[in-house]
Amino acid sequence: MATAPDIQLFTAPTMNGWKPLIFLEEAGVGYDLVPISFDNREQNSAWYTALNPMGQIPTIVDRGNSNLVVFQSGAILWYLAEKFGCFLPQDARGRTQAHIWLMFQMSSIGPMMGQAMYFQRIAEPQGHRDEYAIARYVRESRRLLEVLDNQLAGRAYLLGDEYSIVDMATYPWVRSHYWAKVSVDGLNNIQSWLQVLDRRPAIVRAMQLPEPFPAFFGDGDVTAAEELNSKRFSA
Ligand SMILES: N[C@@H](CCC(=O)N[C@@H](CS)C(=O)NCC(=O)O)C(=O)O
Repeated sequence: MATAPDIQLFTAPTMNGWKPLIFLEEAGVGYDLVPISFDNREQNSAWYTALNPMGQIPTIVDRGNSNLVVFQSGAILWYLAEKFGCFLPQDARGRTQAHIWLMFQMSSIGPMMGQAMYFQRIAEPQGHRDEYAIARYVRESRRLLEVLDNQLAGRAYLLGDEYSIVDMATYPWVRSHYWAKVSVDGLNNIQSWLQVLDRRPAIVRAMQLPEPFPAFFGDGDVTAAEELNSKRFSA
């Protein structure tokens, strides 16, 4: 009888939700994918908040480790990299660099771009345009992308020659700069890095799961996507 794969992943097609999908597709390990429906506010259901008290995706359960629950997408990536022994430098200096740039994504890129998205794609379509908030979050996001562009100067990937969980964490956010209305004009290192990652077959597969959300990249019906997200996430 076939045994269930160790990893059960609860997620949805968003910038944070794609990160563990990218890892699992890249590592080529089996996993069970459980889509979480924002339309039904499944993330706030009792069964789900028992796993993730934030009521947010993604979350994993490792059946191979006494059903250990891990949430926070950066912690999930780190956990998976250690469990499967890949996409994380082995030496202490390299691991410290990985820590730094993963924290940079989790504490800066994600929150700032997330707020730029919220005020322009969720609040504004509902008639709440806040110039001050939009200017702050768009400007701060651009500044962070400039820092990232400098980090990529002379490097193929964010940590150097080796593709790592830091690229996996950062890619879905930077790829969604259209949705945040943050320009990457003139950020040539970022543009080259995006082009390389766009072509990775595992990333192509992951970004279609649990279903595609092309509006984040400026494709498809952007207005319909704004309406959908406004309904899902209005204050
Ligand atoms: N810091 C968390 C953030 C997770 C997060 O913001 N998840 C969003 C989707 S990208 C979510 O579940 N939103 C639904 C909600 O807040 O109700 C992480 O990195 O895992």
